Amino acid sequence: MRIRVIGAPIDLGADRRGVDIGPRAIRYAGLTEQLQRLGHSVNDVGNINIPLPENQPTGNPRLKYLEPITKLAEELSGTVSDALQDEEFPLILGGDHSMSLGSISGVARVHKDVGVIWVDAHADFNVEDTTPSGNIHGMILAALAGIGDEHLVNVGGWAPKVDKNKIVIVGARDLDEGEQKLLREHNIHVFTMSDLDRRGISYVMQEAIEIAGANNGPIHLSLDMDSLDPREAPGVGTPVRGGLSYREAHFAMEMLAESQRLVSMDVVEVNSILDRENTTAQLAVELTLSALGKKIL
Ligand code: HAR
Ligand code: MN
Ligand code: MN
Ligand code: MN
Repeated sequence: MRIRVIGAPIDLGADRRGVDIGPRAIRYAGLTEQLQRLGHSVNDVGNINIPLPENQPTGNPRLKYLEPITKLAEELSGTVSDALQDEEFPLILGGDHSMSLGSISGVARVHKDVGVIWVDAHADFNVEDTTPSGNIHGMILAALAGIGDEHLVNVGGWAPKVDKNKIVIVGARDLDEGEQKLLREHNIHVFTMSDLDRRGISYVMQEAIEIAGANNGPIHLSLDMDSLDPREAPGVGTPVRGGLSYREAHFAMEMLAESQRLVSMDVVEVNSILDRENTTAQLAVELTLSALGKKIL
């Protein structure tokens, strides 16, 4: 496969500094070499340009940095569509999860029926009225489903980007009250950590792939590294105990590779300031390799 690596070191969507180093940290962990060793060709086009939060007005405190975030989403969505049109697999490195507004919009422009598997401790399904933080990375999945602030929802000039029946959240364990209500109201498929405990990762991923990839459709994987247990992935801005184990995460990725339905992928929320010796970035590379076909034997 031909893989186009796109860095999106955006940190305007989150509070804790350090995710802007994520794309570099993931590269330093040997991403390109290891993908090549797997037999892929890699076209790393570098990072998109992100303004510093220091130079940006915060704006509405319940929708912080709305303006630059939507502007960057427009730009990134074009970059991602271009990759797909050139028949390369977009692998987008974050950055906080707000970058997925751009990446998934770009995928949805080309693959109109794309489903999304959102692997995350959080649901990122807040809106202006439910957000406890005003941080837009906690609102992105709702926006992609057409719910929330009109500027977020209408990036690229159309909405929704993803059919809400084809959205699946895996690994959730920290949901806000208003967010829970919205998830229920819109019947979003959520596999919580409790579901995972009960049914196991194999069952959950099989279901997730069937739902997101209904009618043999394409799937985008959005991997938030805070889905993993903080013991495995300490370098994330909002760690939550009780997450995916090392093997559960790998097996989930291996199942996605086996499904042969992935058309694009993002890896987000690697925070290098909070990381220990690049452990989380290394794990991000390992999981990416598993998602893109690396097998034990
Ligand atoms: N739910 C909280 C909020 O909206 C925190 C969620 C954001 N954290 C993430 N995203 N890392 O997955 O503020
Ligand atoms: Mn997230
Ligand atoms: Mn998260
Ligand atoms: Mn359904």
